[in-house]
Amino acid sequence: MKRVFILSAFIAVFCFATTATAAMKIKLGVVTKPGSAQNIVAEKFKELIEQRSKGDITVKIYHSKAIGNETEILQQIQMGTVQMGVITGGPFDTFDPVVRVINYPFLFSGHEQADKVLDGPLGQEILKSLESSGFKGLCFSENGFRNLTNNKKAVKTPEDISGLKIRVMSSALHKTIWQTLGANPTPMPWPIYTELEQGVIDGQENPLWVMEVYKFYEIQKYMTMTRHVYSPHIDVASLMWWNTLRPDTQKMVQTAMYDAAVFQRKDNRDRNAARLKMLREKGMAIEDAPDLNAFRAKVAPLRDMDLYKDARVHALLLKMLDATK
Ligand code: EAX
Repeated sequence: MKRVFILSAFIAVFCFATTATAAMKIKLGVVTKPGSAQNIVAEKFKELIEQRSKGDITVKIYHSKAIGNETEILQQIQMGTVQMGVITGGPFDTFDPVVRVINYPFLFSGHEQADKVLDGPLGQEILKSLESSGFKGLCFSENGFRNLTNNKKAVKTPEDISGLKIRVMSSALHKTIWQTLGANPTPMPWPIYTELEQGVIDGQENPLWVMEVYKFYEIQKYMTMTRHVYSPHIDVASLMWWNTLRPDTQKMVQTAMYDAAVFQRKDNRDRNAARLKMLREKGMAIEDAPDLNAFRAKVAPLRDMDLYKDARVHALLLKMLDATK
């Protein structure tokens, strides 16, 4: 009996020692290229977690579609073959309609309110609810407020959008927003430079950093500061993998990712004024004051559409609209 006890104690100590010091490698996927918003989060997370774990945890970042587009990265995260990702809210739509709550048009008054709500209890509830689709939502970093660009004409009112072929993310919500505004939206995965260049699509919508990093000023003449959707990234882990981690490791990963997100949101915002100036200098015609009231009025019926008919999603939307009034 005593021998068995000593043996099992030995095994327990041995196992603990191995898990405590075993090197852990995290595969992290982003679709965009270095210098992009998602990569800045990923690189900061890598730096922080490698430093704080004293090298026990290492992160390999797969970027520029090395492991597929955002939908494909999410599938691999669900299966646990990729452990983490920094993924734009839009493509989550096909996995869990709950993201339609955070991507609702004209929702947040500004960055301060977005941070308050998304870092607060409601944001946590939305992250928690992603568990039903196999994702451990850790926190939100940002793509940013999205603006419309196109190569056909200056856009100031919703009427100007009529018939424009606009590329949208793989998201029923984004598609419906542009249909409701009178455009002809086509869902397409990232990146889309060639399609814009060849005129397969007339326009697209993204935050300012995208126009800079992907050089859209070369191929898009007009930009309208619509700020129609605040687009967060969901910084996400595979739930299957997450559940195998010890609580102290979970905490370390969670905290490092949150710190990376806070760092990146500030970095992104600090650079927007310079980006706008640069895009003007590069020759883009920028409409600073579109008729946003008219845009808002057009998309107002969205909340009653089928997109939000799921009871869980609808209840969260009502809470969100209340929190951002
Ligand atoms: O960050 O697909 C998109 O429009 C996203 O915003 C893209 O990941 C660029």
